[in-house]
Amino acid sequence: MKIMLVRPKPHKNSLGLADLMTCEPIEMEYVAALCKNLGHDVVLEDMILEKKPLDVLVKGYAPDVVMFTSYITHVNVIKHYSDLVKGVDARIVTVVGGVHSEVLPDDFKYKNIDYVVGVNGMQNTEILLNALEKNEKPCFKHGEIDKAYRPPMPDREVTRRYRKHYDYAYHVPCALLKTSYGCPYNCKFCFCVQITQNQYYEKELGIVIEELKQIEEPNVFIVDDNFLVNRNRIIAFCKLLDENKIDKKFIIFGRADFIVRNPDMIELLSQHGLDAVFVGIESFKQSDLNDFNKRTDVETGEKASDILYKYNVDLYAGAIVGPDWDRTDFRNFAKWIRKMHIRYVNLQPLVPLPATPIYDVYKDQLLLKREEYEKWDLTHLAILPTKLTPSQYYFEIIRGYFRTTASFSSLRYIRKKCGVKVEIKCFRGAMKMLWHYVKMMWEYRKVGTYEK
Ligand code: B12
Ligand code: SF4
Repeated sequence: MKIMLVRPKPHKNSLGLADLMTCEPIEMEYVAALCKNLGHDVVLEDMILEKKPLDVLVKGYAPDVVMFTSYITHVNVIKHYSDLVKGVDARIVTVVGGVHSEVLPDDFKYKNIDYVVGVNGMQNTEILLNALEKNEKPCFKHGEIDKAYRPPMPDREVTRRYRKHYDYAYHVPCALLKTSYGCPYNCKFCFCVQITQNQYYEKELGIVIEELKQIEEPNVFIVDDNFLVNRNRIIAFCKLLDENKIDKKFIIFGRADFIVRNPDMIELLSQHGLDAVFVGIESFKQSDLNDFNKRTDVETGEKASDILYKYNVDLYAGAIVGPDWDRTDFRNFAKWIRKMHIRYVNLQPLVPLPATPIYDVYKDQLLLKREEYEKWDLTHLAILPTKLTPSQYYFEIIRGYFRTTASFSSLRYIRKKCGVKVEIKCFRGAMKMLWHYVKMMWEYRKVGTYEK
């Protein structure tokens, strides 16, 4: 069969981050490998980079099956895409997979979507394609995640024509790699652990190294929800990098408490190319960390920043701005970030993503409708702030960025580390983000605070 894989372009009302970073669609490279191994012809259309509309591409390739990958912000985009596909030829089978559909498959119930593969998406795709060939009804493997499943190596050839565009913020060019699934913690706002049904499991390091050997890019963004879990695994990983003479720069996600408990692991990783760690420091208020069930404290975040600074590893901070923050909180937060030498912070309002434990806590005070999927982009306010109006709140977020990530000292640092070209790219991306925030300020100009 002829299969077209589609990575959606973010909706015009979402902040898709594409101006700042366009990561390789590694999820679709896995699906491509699976389909090719089953003997099908595959093309991948990355709609973030494609200039032609999807229906034109579908007419050109005439696929039997079109498959989409999904984040929450893509739900309406994918429904629209499925209309376009069926408009070209109603016999084409449309399929949705990907993280959002794995957790909330019903969001994709729609007249022009034929199948949602859901949990165990890779195995179910195999079941589906075999059934379609035999004209039978597929019998999907839903319920519990099959942790024993070994996915094929991602097929990086399918993205060959786009690869030069793939990067991650300051890391240009950049490839993606996944070495483990989930996280042993269970923060209340975290969607990632819903994807793995609150389980953590690892890929064999031998396979990880084989994958790394196929990567040509000098920078590798390891997209594990939490790479810093297991000391022995980190030691073995570094040993294998040496043995295989792999010399790359790595960006990872990790927790502050692991860094503080294991500074020697940061030293070791920094000797093996660790460039930056994305740490969810979330807040400078202990009460926020407790409410999120973060199971760590503010001081630990500060100590982690010292350790990363000592070993010349950048700390990218993820922060969650609480609905009760006022102007003083925003100012104190920025001071706290600067004190820790943090050059990059992602300021995200608290967004109770559907299916997370905090969704139920806030479901009666939501500012966003559930079906306004494109606005669940972790920048739109989903909950009404209690001390500032939404417009004032957005203004404080913008100001927060200028006090931290977009400050002169941060920009100077980026220029020194990555060069003027990267600085200009990031500056342009930041300006587009600024415009997105200004639009949101305007959109919510008439909305008051929760208490009012
Ligand atoms: C890296 C990353 C990004 C990268 C892009 C990565 C990429 N691959 O394109 C960047 C930084 C650009 C990004 C941006 C955003 N992201 Co993001 N991102 C991630 C992260 C950390 C890893 C994703 C990844 O690449 N995983 C590796 C692949 C191999 O795993 P996978 O996606 O699970 O795919 C497997 C299966 O799901 C399945 N599968 C996937 N797709 C399909 C399709 C078919 C047809 C089939 C059969 C199977 C299948 O097969 C794959 C192989 O096993 C996840 C966290 C997570 N745990 O998923 C968040 C995550 C996916 N992002 C999220 C969000 C919200 C966003 C943004 C909307 C907002 C934001 N500010 O972050 C934007 C939107 C970008 C856009 N283009 O529209 C949320 C999604 C929540 C949801 N309910 O949908 C997550 C879960 C994080 C979170 N905060 O909860 N993101
Ligand atoms: S530590 Fe990070 S990945 Fe793990 S549950 Fe908390 S937010 Fe999610």
